[in-house]
Amino acid sequence: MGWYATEFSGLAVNPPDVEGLLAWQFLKYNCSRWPAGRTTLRLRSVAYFEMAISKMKSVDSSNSIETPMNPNPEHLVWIKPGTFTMGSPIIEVDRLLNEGPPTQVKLSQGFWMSKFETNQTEYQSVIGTNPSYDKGDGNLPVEMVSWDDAINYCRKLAERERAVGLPAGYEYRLPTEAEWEYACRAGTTTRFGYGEDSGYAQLGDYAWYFSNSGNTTHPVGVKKPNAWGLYDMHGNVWEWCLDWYGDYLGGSMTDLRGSHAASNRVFRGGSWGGNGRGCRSAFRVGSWPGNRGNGIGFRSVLAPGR
Ligand SMILES: [Ca+2]
Repeated sequence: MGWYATEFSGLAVNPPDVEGLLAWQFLKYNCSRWPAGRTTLRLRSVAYFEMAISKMKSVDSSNSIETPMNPNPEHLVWIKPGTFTMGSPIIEVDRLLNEGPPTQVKLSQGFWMSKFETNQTEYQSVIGTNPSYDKGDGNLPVEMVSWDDAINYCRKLAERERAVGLPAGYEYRLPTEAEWEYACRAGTTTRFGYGEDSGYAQLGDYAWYFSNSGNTTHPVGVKKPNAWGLYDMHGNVWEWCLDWYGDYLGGSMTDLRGSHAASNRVFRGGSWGGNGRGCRSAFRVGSWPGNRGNGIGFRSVLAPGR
């Protein structure tokens, strides 16, 4: 099983898409502030949105194509395009062989990533059920979800958002494995997004894992975020990625995607039940897509469709 490089073939972020996205942001902003007046307000918003778009564009005149306005600043972080080294160097403490050879990956398109693991309130509101093993607080991450469940959630979330103006060129989906590690590292090359921490002395500040979790999940967003504002990238629940699990090939690749010819999907980041080693940025696991466990959840990204 190998890896292949491919260019995303979907819609580029062009000016019409940005306009649509700004309109969606405007509608959402107004609707969320006055949910009782949703319909009326939405109509009113539509009437004014052209004016709002021109206003927002002038605010974001630096480069609204590379860095679109954030449609949901409370929950999403813009992850800009860039290049990073995926996998770990052979000298990394507690490294495993499947983390190499290190592979240079260019991500040609930016995307929005959820700051948080998908929580149980969100999952319930989109799917209608809460399959989680540990319940009691809606802000706990959803678990007991298969890869297919996560995909289904993203699809239904996109349907719901399109009803309130999400442009057709955008989709919710899982991050690719490369996108996940790029976001987890947040510009670092160290074992963790906050530093090397070869003795796991600081990990408890950023992650719920075996040593501090009390053998259960914890509400998302409690520990410190990484430099790009993402919470729980280390620990709490494992996070399903879009890709099949495959071996790294090394070299340089653009928009790396997992192998076609594989049977396992990737999940990343460690969990409440695992050790510090498994929380490292480069640590990777593959599992059959139907696997539902109380240590596995996910977070979504919003990106141009492919
Ligand atoms: Ca996590």
